Amino acid sequence: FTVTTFGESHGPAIGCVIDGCPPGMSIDTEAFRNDLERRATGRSRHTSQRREADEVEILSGVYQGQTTGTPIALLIRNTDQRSKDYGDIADTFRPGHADYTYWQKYGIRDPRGGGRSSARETTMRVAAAVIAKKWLVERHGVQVRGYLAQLGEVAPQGFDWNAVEQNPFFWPCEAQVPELEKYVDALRKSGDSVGARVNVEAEGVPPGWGEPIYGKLDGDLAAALMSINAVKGVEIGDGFDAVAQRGSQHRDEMHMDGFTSNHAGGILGGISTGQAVRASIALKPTSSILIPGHSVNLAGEPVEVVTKGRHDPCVGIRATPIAEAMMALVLMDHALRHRAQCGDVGEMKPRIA
Ligand code: EPS
Repeated sequence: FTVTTFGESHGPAIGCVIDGCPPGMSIDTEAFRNDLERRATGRSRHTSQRREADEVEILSGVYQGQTTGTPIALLIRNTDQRSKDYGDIADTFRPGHADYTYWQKYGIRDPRGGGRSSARETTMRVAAAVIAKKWLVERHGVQVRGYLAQLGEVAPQGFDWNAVEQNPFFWPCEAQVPELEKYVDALRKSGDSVGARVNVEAEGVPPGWGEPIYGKLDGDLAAALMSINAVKGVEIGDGFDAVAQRGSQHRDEMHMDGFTSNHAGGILGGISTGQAVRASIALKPTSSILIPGHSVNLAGEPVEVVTKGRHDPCVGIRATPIAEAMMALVLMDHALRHRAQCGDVGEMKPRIA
């Protein structure tokens, strides 16, 4: 099960091709609406004010509402391009932005917004993962969900999954939402940006998904999560906290009715344990900011850069559905690979609850 995307932020459209989806799964354009809206810009005053319709067209691989097993192509037309906003910096490298590395690699870049490096591209990952999430729930009862686990210096003071979908931050503690609103309003006013942490987990994953050496489940998850724009760190389970732990503390003891803890994040030796699969990502502060910064231009001259236009003061605010999407895509791929190699062998083994 693989997904590739195409398109630029201010080009005519973005899209994806999904290969390897099993046949006979029901899907229609309505199914995409909720997750695309969760990820979209302009959903609150705290994100980029670009307003895209994000209407999915299914071009192939679905016939009479059912997947056919052939490549599924999805297309979303860009309807709110405003690439003229970038006229001032078309010849300039934003410090901290992929502008510079694209130029170094290709010697040419699309200066319309972030072009191919814009988080606009993540729309198609979320769209593709609608299919993966649906398949995981229907076939295996696996639910993938995430939340914003830190916004700049602010950490959650309580935790309730029900709160997460009730506010535009995906924040698990409703009582702190006014504080977050004030924080982001002040941040936007200052012209600066901030980083964030997003946690994502999958419940109901059976033991046995993943591979021991090449194609480890945690290796593939880390690569998939790291491929999201602005991600600078990935942790599985306790992640970097494991550095200061003892073996007696970190190991997840087993009883016939289950594990007593989940420091491993549901993966041992690259293979799922049957516990919740847990990951966490660190997103850097958006590089397109209003605070002037030193850089160089294409002519090799020193310049001062200020990025105007429609930007997110914290990309992490919209990253929860994207992290969920990447985890769902990896899990569906591994579920199919496991079935291809092992059939139902894993399901017949005695397992702890
Ligand atoms: C983004 C910057 C802006 C955002 C964009 C993400 O786009 P651009 O610089 O390409 O004009 O509006 O978000 C979206 C359009 C979207 O749908 O997510 C960035 O720098 O990542």
